[in-house]
Amino acid sequence: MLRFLTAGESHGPALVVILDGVPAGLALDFERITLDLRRRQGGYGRGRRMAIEEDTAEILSGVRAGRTTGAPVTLMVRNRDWDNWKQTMSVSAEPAPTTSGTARRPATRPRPGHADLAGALKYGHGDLRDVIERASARETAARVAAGAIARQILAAAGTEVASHVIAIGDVRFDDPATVAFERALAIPPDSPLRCVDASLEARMVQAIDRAREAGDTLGGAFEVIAHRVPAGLGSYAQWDRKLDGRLAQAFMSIPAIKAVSIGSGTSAAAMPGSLVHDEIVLAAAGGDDVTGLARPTNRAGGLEGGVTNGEDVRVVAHMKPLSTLMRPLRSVDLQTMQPAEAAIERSDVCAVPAAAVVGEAAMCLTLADALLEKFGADTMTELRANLDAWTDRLQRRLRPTGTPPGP
Ligand code: EPS
Repeated sequence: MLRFLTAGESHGPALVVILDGVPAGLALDFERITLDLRRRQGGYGRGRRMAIEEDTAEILSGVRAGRTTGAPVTLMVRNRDWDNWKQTMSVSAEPAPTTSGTARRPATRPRPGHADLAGALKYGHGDLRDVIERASARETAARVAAGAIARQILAAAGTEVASHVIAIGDVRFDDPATVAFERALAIPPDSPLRCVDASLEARMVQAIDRAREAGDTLGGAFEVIAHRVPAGLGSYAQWDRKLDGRLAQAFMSIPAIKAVSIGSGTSAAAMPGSLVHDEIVLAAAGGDDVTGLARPTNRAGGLEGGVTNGEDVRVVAHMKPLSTLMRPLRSVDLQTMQPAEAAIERSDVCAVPAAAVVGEAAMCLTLADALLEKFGADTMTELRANLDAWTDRLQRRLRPTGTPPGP
C-alpha cells in the first residue's frame, strides 16, 4: 500500500509529506522531483508568490545512497516566503522582537468560495488566517513531490503520465479524447498554459488577461492521461477497491476541483450504449502482443468495472475560478458582524495549468498504490519480477491456440 500525509502552512517554514510504502531499491531521480515541482509553479495567470518561491524537495528519510530503503520517505519543500511571515506565523505567542516580517492584522472577512467561512465555523477560529494557511493550494507542492516518486515506481511497469489543459473559462477544446498521449507528453515544461493547440492557447491567454483587468479569476479543465497501464489494477469486487472511485477521490481533493470524469464522462449519459462502449477485436499483427486483443476506441477511459483494461487511463477534472477576487464579492466581517467586502489576499488569476500538474501527481499516487497492491512488493526487484511473470502468464493464457491455463 502506498499512502501519504502532508503537513505545513502556506507561509510557514515548509511543507512536508511522508510517503509510506515505497519499495526498497528504487534509484531515485532527484531532478524529476524538482522538474515536477517547477512545472507546478508555472503557467500564465499565476500571481507574485511564484516569483518568490523556487520549489525543491529535501529528503529527510527513507533514502540512502540514492536508493529507497523501504522506510517511509519524508520530503520537505521550504517556503522562501516564510521570511516575510515569521511574525504572523510565529509558533510562539510572543515572537522575539528581532523576528522578520510584519505582524498582520487578523483576517475577518471570509472570501466566498474559499474555505475561510466553513473552516472558521468548524474550528471556531476568530482569525481566518488559521484556515487560510492550511486550505491554501500551496499544500499541493507536497503532493507533487510525493507524486514524482510514485511516477518513478510506475516506470517499472513502463507506465507514463502526462496532462494537458483543455479549457480556460469558456475557451475550450471540443474533443480532448482526440489528443494522443504523446502530444500531451511533448508539452514543454515552460509552456504558458499546457494546451496542445497553440491558437486555442493564445485565446486562453487573452481570456486570462481580460479576467485580470476585470479584477476577476478564471477556472477551466484539464485532462491527465496514463499510458501503458497494466490491465488488472483496482477491483470490481468491492466498492472501495474500484479504481475509478479511488481516482475520483484523489482528483476531487485537489483544491478548486468541482467535477471529475473518466473517459467520455458526462457525454456518455446522453448517448446510446452502441456509441459509448468500446468494442473488443482481435489485434492486427503488431498490435498488443500481450493480450492479442485491441479496442478501436477508448471511451471508457481505460477503466471497466473499476479495473484497468490496458488502455490509457484518462481523467478530466473541472476547476472553479479561484476565490480571491481583486473586485471582491459581498461578505460579512465576522468581528463586527457588519456587511463588508470579502478580503483581498495576494493570489493567482488562473491556476489551471498548475492544477494539471497536481492532477498528474494524483494519477501517479493512485496508480502506484494500485500497482503495488496487485504486484507486491517490498523491493523493486520483486515488483519487476512479479510484473514480468504476470505479463508472461497473460500472454500464454490468451494465446490463440491451446488450452487456457487457470488463473
Ligand atoms: C493561494 C494563494 C496564493 C497562491 C497560493 C495559493 O498564495 P499567496 O497568498 O502566498 O500569494 O500563490 O499558491 C501557492 C502558494 C502555490 O505554491 O501554489 C490560496 O489562497 O490558495
